Amino acid sequence: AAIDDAHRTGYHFQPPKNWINDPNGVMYYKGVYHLFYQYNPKGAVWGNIVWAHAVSTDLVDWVMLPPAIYPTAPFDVNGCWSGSATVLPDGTPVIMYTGIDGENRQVQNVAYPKDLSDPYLREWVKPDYNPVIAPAPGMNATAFRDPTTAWQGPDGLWRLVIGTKDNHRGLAMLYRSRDFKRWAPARRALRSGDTGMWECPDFYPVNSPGIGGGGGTKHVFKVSLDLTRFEYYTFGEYDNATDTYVPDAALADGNDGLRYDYGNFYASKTFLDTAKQRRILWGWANESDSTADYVRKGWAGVQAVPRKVWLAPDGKQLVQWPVAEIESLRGNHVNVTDTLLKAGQHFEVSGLGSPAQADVEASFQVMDLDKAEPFDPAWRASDAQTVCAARGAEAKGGVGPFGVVFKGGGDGGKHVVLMCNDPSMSSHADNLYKPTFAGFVDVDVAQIGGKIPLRTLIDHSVVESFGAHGKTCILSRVYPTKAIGDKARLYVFNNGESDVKVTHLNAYEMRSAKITADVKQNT
Ligand code: DQQ
Repeated sequence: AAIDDAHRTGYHFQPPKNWINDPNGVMYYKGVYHLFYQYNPKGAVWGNIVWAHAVSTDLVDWVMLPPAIYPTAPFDVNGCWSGSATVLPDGTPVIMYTGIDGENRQVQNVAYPKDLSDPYLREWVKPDYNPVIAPAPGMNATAFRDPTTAWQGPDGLWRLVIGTKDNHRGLAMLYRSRDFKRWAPARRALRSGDTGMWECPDFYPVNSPGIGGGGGTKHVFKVSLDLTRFEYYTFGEYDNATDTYVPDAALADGNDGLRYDYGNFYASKTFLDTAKQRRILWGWANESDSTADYVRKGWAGVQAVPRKVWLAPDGKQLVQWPVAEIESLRGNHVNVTDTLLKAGQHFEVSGLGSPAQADVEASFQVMDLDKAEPFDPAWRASDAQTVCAARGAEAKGGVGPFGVVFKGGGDGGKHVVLMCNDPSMSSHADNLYKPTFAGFVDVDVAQIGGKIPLRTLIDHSVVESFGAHGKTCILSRVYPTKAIGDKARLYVFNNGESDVKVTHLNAYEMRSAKITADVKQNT
């Protein structure tokens, strides 16, 4: 079945056409948010990579600018790959990105704005002294990329981290500089792990309001694993005098950390929004259809909605929530309260013009926790996705465009909540990658009266869900062939064996964000 423009998003960031991947150099500068991203100006498949550029004053509506960074010099002639921006204390932003040089080596280059009085910072200048960091002899020159935003240590030196690998060992290499021009490698990597190439590292402080009452600071370290295409984070203590990062024991215990998102979300990057003193996370979601589909559609890839990220008060994980600004797109509204859903029942949420662009906030109450299935402790060790896929097969005729099934189980008295997202119920086109995405949700359901809150952003081919106020997030891509536009329907269902009450549900139709071309370009 054909996939057409009906699957383009209304409020998830997408350029008018072509391939996009990683968000790059995200920053807030003098009243304007900048989003750069990996982009192929020539087509809908990965290649010819440049930094496309868009600006916004509210993270909702975007002005599309011409590419900011594109191959011009021997140090980036074969591509301008991912990187980050740092706003220097004097207010000058500097971009550090990976250039693919004439010998296909990955080197790190800097770029500065050409005209600081242009609020959109349209043009960027790459000094002749680039590259500023080249792979040392003996290093893997085709796996040395994605510099982070830099931070300043107590000695005044700037530090940043670059992803690389040594055989199968992923490494986050630390470099130091006084002037952003001459960089020296630290003797020790900031962190390493036996998980293949580490792409797009990120390292940043978060506040922990719950710890010690007064609030302290933890540092988050995240990598994107090239091998599995999953991202993992840990957080812990960072000593900025010795540049040692020690993840909290509970997180470092034998596994690779936690995931921002248990679905389709990769190469993410955060920035500090100095306007609102919050940290914002951007991540890329690729398509789940085929390369042939990308070409026929003429586009591929979206950015997830910008998410505010902070440390949960219990200090056990990060929490994410869509930035409040997107609520300005809410329109038509439908409200449901205290509706019982018996086992196997579903009901339609009608009254929205079209739920193909919607924001749905709901709270489900499990009426009989005793009926929760016994939890097999082995599931904890295996991944949630495997458990959900197995359970999902039991689902009796689910309905789209979104569906989430919660299964509880007695695990030493405590219930375990599993959040699943099963796109097979929403996508009917052939040749799609339709994994059942899943993650455990760290809540004690019994303690919160059996209530499980869920928010889902639906945007044509994107279903982005936030369970338990942002503790577990799943973005998935869907390609309905029947439930398009006005024909889209929204259902709430209960495929479990115990009754579930929808204590409240607020569904809003979402307007489209305004995407406009750069005015200067048109004149
Ligand atoms: N995408 C970029 C790389 C990065 C990868 C190339 C992650 O810099 O490692 O487009 O998606």
